[in-house]
Amino acid sequence: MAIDYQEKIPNNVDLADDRRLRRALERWQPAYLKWWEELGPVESGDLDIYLRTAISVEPDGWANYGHVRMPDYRWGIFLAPPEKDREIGFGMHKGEPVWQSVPGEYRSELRRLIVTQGDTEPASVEQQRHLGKTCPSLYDLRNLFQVNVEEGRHLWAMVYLLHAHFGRDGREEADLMLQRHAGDPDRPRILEAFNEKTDDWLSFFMFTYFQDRDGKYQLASLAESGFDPLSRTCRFMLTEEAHHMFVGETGIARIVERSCQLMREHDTDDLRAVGGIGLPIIQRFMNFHFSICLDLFGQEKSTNAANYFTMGLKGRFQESRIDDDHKLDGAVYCVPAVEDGRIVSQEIAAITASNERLRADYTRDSQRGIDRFNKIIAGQGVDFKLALPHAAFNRGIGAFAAIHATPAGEIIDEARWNRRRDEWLPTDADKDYVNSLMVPVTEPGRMAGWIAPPRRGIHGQPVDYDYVRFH
Ligand code: BYC
Ligand code: FE
Ligand code: FE
Repeated sequence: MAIDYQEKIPNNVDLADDRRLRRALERWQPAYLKWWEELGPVESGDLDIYLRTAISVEPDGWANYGHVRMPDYRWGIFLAPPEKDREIGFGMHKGEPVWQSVPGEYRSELRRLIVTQGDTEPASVEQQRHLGKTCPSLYDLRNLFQVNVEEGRHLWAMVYLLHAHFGRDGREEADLMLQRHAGDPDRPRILEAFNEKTDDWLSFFMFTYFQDRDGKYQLASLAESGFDPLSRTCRFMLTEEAHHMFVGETGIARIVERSCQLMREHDTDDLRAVGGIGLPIIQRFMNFHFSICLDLFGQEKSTNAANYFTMGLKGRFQESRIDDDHKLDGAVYCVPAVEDGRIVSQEIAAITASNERLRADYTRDSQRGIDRFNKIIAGQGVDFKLALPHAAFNRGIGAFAAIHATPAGEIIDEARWNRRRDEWLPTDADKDYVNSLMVPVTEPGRMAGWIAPPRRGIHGQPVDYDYVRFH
């Protein structure tokens, strides 16, 4: 079904036929635009940006590409097409028809999941708002804004669910989405990683590599939901998410490639003198971002997670492809725990371990990109290997929150942690140095000196295309 862009809020949910809902969303829209103006990308209001805009949900042509003035971007509401006779795929309601409205007995759990998901979307826009001022190229500037507008659309997606299915308290939650802010000491975002700063481009690429990947895994689990509107919403969001992770992976790969080139060209490991980002700095940023993202999966053993599964609200990653009863009757799963200062493996009921299982899926997926980065390094003849830190490293949630560990997973005491943490996490000097490299490059096709050009442009355009036009 094509989407009518003449409408105030483009959608494929028949908004025109639902006056109450349309009025509620049209009331929320000005608050959203005001938030975008105040806390969205700085100094972007006057730019024409080559953006993709969702125009349908058909897999073969869902997006339209063209230059758009950012404030005129049309944030729409799109759900993947309904699956005929879809049944709940797991938990105690397995086999029953999916719900088209909120089951009353699970209302608060479902609302909480939607609110937590929704809260991350505007948070990421807030975290990234200053990056446009220091873009390494027009190509990268365009990608930043593409990610930002789509995270804005993901907020719309969750706000639609709240308005359409949760009545008055849904509307209140929708308002609160624009009142909590990343890093606000009084009204912070819900999940900790969404209160961190992202004010340099190395952090941005780490963010889109690691944090958007949490998005992929959480959205995939919610796409399994027995609450069909949530499932359909998340399925369409996942289509957009792939590009966010592409931006992260190719961004890190391009920095790694450039760093290796500089090391060879100047025959040095110390890239400070030549304006590159040393591989040890990249490793420290990686340690930080991966560890805070592991926290996003919650506790290893979680009754919340067990309830979400049993109730049929949140499944496992690719639930239908898993070969078991999808109820987890009597099943067990091994989770890490700390006992007498040692890391041990503990068998618990699988139903309570779904956070840990998703974290394991996520870790495997994260490792694949690291392997590709290491191939680039080896291909350049440089002797260095990037590695994900151990799950026990720098954790704030779960079994490892109470201990300190090295990136290799050795438990250490506080004194040793304090003495050595600067080897493992970005130091103030690292951050100052990386920030010193962040100067804008806005001539089409040119790249900042610390990053290699991309292999190809966006949507068949050349790398030196004018992806962003200034007025
Ligand atoms: N920070 O039972 P537990 C994305 C709380 S990213 C702060 O283990 P649960 C995106 C927890 O709330 C995807 N608090 O929790 C990416 C609980 O509180 P109560 C976002 C935390 O519920 C980039 C307590 O600790 N989507 O889309 O099993 C750009 C006990 O924990 C944290 C979702 O997260 C934390 N990290 O698991 C843009 C999906 N972790 O009950 C966008 C929806 C735990 O004691 N959310 N707590 O008050 C969920 O499924 C779950 O809420 C979580 C937590 C997996 C996050
Ligand atoms: Fe998102
Ligand atoms: Fe994303």
